Order: sequence, then C-alpha cells, then structure tokens
Amino acid sequence: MPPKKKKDAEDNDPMMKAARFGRVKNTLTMGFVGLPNVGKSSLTNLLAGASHAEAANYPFCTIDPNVVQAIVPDKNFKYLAETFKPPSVVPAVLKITDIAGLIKGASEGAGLGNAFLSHIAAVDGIYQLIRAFDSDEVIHVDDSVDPIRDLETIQGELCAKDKDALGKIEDKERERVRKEKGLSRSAVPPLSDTFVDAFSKCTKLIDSNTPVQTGEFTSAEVDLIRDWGLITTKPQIYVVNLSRKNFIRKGSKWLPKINQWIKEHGGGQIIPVSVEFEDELFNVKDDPEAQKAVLAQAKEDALAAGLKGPQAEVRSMVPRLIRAGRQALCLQSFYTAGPKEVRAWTIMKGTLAPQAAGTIHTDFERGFIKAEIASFDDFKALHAGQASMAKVKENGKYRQEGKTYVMQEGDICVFMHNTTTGKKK
Ligand SMILES: Nc1nc2c(ncn2[C@@H]2O[C@H](COP(=O)(O)OP(=O)(O)OP(=O)(O)O)[C@@H](O)[C@H]2O)c(=O)[nH]1
Ligand SMILES: [Mg+2]
Repeated sequence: MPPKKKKDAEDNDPMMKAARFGRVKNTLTMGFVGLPNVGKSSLTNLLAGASHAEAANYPFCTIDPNVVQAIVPDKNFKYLAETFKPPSVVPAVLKITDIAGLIKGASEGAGLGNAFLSHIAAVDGIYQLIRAFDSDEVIHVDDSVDPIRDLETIQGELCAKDKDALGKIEDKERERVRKEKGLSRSAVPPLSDTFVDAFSKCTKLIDSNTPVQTGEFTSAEVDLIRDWGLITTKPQIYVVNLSRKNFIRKGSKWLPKINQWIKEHGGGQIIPVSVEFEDELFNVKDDPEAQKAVLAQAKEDALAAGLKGPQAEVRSMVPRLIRAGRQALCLQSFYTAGPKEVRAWTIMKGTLAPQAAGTIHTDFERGFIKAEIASFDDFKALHAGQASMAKVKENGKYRQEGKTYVMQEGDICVFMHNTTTGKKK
C-alpha cells in the first residue's frame, strides 16, 4: 500500500519528509528513548492513561519493552460519538513502547546494551526524553543534571550504532558488486555514484552526531538508505522533562541550550513537559473539580512568576505528545459513523480509498467498488442536529469516490464492495 502521493507531499510537508525512510503500515509505533530515570515509564503511563509500565526510582526498572496504546485525542471524533450516540465507540490509538534506559557505551553492550538498541530498531519513531528536572530523590546515572551531556550521550549511542551498521553496509555492497562483476575477493570494486553519495552523506551526518533523518537526499538515495536499517532515520521528537515550577513558568536555564544543541544537530520538534505536573493532574483525573483546581493553582503560580495573558495558561501536554507522535509517523484517521458504532480508523497519509477500506476488512479492499464520503467539516456544518447524512446529501456534499481517491484527514466513509460478506460497513 505505498502512499501514491508521497513524493509530491514530501516537498511541502516536513513531516512527510521525516517519514520518507519509514515502513508503510497503519500500525506504526513510537518509542521512548533516553537515559535511565529520566521519566520514560512515568510518561508512558501518563500517555496510556493507566499504569501499564512500572515506574520506580531505580535505573533499569524497565527490563522488557513495554507497549501501551494511547487514545488519540480527537475532538471531531468526540463530536461524531456525541451526535450518533452509538452503543460502541472506538477511538484511534497510538502504540507507544517504553524502552529501558540507554547508557553510555550501550552501542558496545554496556548496561542492557544492544538489546535496547534492537528495541529501538523495532519502533518507527522516537520520543527522545531529556531530563531537565532537578531532584535529590531521583538518581541521575551520571550523578548530575546536564541535558546537553545527556543529548550527546544518547545521540552518540544511536549514531555509534549506525556507524557500525554503515561499515557493514559498505562491505556488503562491495561484495555484491564483486559477485555481479565476477571480480576476485581481493579486487576493490567500483561502487555506484548514488551509493557513494548516499553513503558519504550518511557518514558525515553520523560523524557529527546528527540523525540521518535530518539530511537532504535525492529520492534515489532515499530508496537506497531505506534498506540500510539505520536507527537515526526514524523521525524523532525531543521531549524535555522539566520540573513543575519551570514548566509552569515556561522557562529553564537548560531550554535555550537544548534548543541550540538540537538546531546544531539537524533540528527537530521540541516538546516541554513536566511529569511532576502531569502526575498531579492525572491523580485527580476522575474529579473534574479537583482538576480545575490543579489548573487554577498552576495559572496562579504562572502569574506569580510574571507571565501574562495566554502565556499564563497551563495545560497538560499529554494530548500534544500523542498527536505529535502520530504526525511524526504520518498517520491520520478516517471515521465510520452509524447507529451501531462510531469508529476512528488509522491509516497513513496518502492512503487510497481501497486500502483504507482494507483496514476495516480485507474483503472491502478486494471487492472495492466505491467510497461514499463526507468530510467532517461538511458534516458538522450541515447535519442540522441529525445523526445521519441526509442533510449533507441534500447539500451535495456527499461524494462518491473511486479507486484512486486519496483519503483526507477526517473523512467519514461508507465503502461499497461486491464480496459476499455483506454489502456495507
Ligand atoms: N521529581 C520528579 N521526579 C520524576 C519526574 N519524572 C520521573 N520522576 C521519577 O523518577 C523516577 C524514575 O522514573 P521512571 O519513569 O521510572 O524513569 P525511566 O526513564 O523509565 O527509567 P528506566 O526505566 O530506568 O530507564 C521515578 O521515581 C519517577 O517518579 C519528574 O518530572 N520530576
Ligand atoms: Mg522505565
């Protein structure tokens, strides 16, 4: 199911560019990567909204990678569920793996070493969690809080792993060319220009501790690199774990330095969070009044710290983290909505209608005839309170789309197909 429009979209959309090396699947996974004790398990729990992963104050408490599913916050989906009021409501989820802490030397087997790097290799996108909070109670593996040193360590390990892989890739390519040209084992065979260019660009990035993902490559180079299995080709989001105080006052002496470091290493999205503050909110998740009180207190603290107007508003970063993860993986939703069920289905950007139908049932893809589609915005503007498409149809906004239709975010769909398992879904 290769997204057909990918190449055009890449030029305009930095997120599509980030996904150019990735697998094409609807079930992609984000993974938390970082030093031990930076809050990865705590944040994974928060994103999952439940205590799936054990969070404890000692390094390496996560031994096995722990996969959770975070519900994707989506107000349009909520609107559909509230309109149709069906007995079954199924939101989209983002798979997130809580990977155990990496330490210096992991690429050579230190700590729990290479096993973790293979867990990183298994995810499709990375949240790199960086500790910027001070706490006497929470041990730092390197004894002090220094996010820049930590970034160097983590990125260094990921790059070291790729450096290692690149060496093998070059050997393999030479071997392949030798065989192809019938050369002896001692001969040094010529490599293609594309290979040499792609290889030297990757090497240069890796040697400067910069993810390959951030590099500029031709599409021929991308096609080669995609098969090399480099872990720094995965889209990466930098997540900075601040103390409650610094998160609320939107400042920390580390933030400008972190920004600068990331800029000098290929750039990337940075999301500040505070596990401490998120925990506080999460502890009262079943009590709306108490939640309001936590947010009001945070606002008061922000005002006291000198912030003004909208700057003083404090909110949970959990929804943004989940949405950003999904965007990094180039995933989007379409909906099915009816009296029995409202459901959000996950597909990759650029997916065509038949493949989207196939996420519901493979028969729908095989026997695809057409899709009937209304955009969420049209539905919302036109449905006039009704839990049906009648008004949308009346207004000519209920479209028939064929096999080449590229699905759009928020499409509400009915797929028509001619297999024997029933006519509609
Ligand atoms: N004060 C403070 N403590 C935190 C914060 N985030 C996490 N912690 C604490 O730090 C300890 C380690 O947190 P975890 O979430 O288990 O850390 P981890 O990154 O998963 O660690 P490993 O699994 O060992 O790699 C726990 O006791 C957490 O409660 C934070 O923002 N502030
Ligand atoms: Mg952990």
